[in-house]
Amino acid sequence: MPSTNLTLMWEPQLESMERSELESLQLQRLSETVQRAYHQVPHYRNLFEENAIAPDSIQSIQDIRKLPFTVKDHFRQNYPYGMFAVPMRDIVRIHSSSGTTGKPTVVGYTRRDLDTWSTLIARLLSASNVTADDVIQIAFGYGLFTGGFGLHYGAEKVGASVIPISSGNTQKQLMIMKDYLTTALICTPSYAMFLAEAMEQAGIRREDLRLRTGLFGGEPWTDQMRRQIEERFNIHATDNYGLSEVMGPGVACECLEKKGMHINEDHFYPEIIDPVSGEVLPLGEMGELVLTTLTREALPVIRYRTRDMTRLIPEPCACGRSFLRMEKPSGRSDDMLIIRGVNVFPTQIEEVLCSIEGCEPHYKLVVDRQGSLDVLEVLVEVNEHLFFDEMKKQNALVKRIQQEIRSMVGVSATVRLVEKKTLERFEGKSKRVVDKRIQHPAQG
Ligand code: DLL
Repeated sequence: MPSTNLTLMWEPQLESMERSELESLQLQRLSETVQRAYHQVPHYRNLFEENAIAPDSIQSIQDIRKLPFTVKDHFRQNYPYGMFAVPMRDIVRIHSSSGTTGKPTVVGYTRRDLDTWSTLIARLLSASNVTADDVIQIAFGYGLFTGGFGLHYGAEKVGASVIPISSGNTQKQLMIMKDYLTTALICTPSYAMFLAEAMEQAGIRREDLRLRTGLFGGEPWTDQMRRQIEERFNIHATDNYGLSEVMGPGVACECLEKKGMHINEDHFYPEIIDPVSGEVLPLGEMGELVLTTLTREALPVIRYRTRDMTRLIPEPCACGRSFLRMEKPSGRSDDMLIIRGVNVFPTQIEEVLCSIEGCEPHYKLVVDRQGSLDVLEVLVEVNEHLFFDEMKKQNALVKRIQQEIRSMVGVSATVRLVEKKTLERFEGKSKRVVDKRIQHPAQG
């Protein structure tokens, strides 16, 4: 039996509620959401009518499968405010996500949405045992990105002392971390790695800091990367997940078991689908995560295709939360590289590199096409002594990395060792893939 640790829950009665109770709450909230979307958002009304769906056709939670998906393009087609379900005078905050192509996605929040959001962040912080006794350094960007402001108000809600430093300015981050006695760091995992490296370079020892925990999210990262960050700072590191279209951070978070992220199922209904056929997959199978908001006022979103590949974990968690967990997403289906027919996620390569002594977790993947053949080049930083070491050792390392990538990921790659600190560092989300095939399409 799991030993419920109620002290680490912000809303214990909700976070550990019986599944049957949860399901009836979800059904009630889903029906309300569908009604609101149909009556307030022309996009949904048209979509339902095209598919001959009446808004009162949701009689059981399974009926959600009758509803059409929402995709990012729908936000673009209704840019900027067409997906909102309330008049602008009820919107009190606007965020947006940049994306790499096309118009940004614009998202809005009512006062009640902001209150819900900060409560969900309070749950996330409590799950990592962050309390009013903590000094939290928020190194996510404050601005249109949901990371900074999203985490901020939840951190105030738990009563912690919040340092809204935002992202960037690494030297200042370190000075503040040390002088202001930061105990909890919040940023992307890649920025945490960068900070750890800068700390070592500045001669700051982990014993010089009060840091005891880190809450990282906003991009995919591996357990290997987690261990590196934990070791370098001597902290506990947990993962948290979210996306602007349905809220921002606060959709799902790890507890201290660190075995998957609990989805706040009383506010978001998760499904896993086959990304090609759109069919809902049985619980526990890997596929694309689809989320439906259950309580959003300003922006109800029905069956949003996140493009994130993950699976739901059916087993109960030892922490006592009854909410299902999702595995760390291996990546986005649109970030997945298909190299000579093999599906490759950058995180798989990261896993290999992080497990090899001498490699730094800084890498870049360059995919190109030679004739009709895809080629993958992996650039990886190695620690100094290895770089200046004899050729023989370098060659052996290259060979080992190639072998491991071939056996773990299933593709052959050329590997280039580069000197420490030569690859780009990231203050927000990392960009580790260059796909040159777009400029060099297949011949013949
Ligand atoms: O990244 C919201 C967020 C901010 C989450 C801070 C956590 C912390 P977007 O900019 O809209 O929103 O990007 C959402 O980022 O669909 C995933 O592909 C990816 N992502 C977010 N968190 C994780 C994570 C924010 N923990 C997109 N693991 C999502 C893997 C993540 N991918």
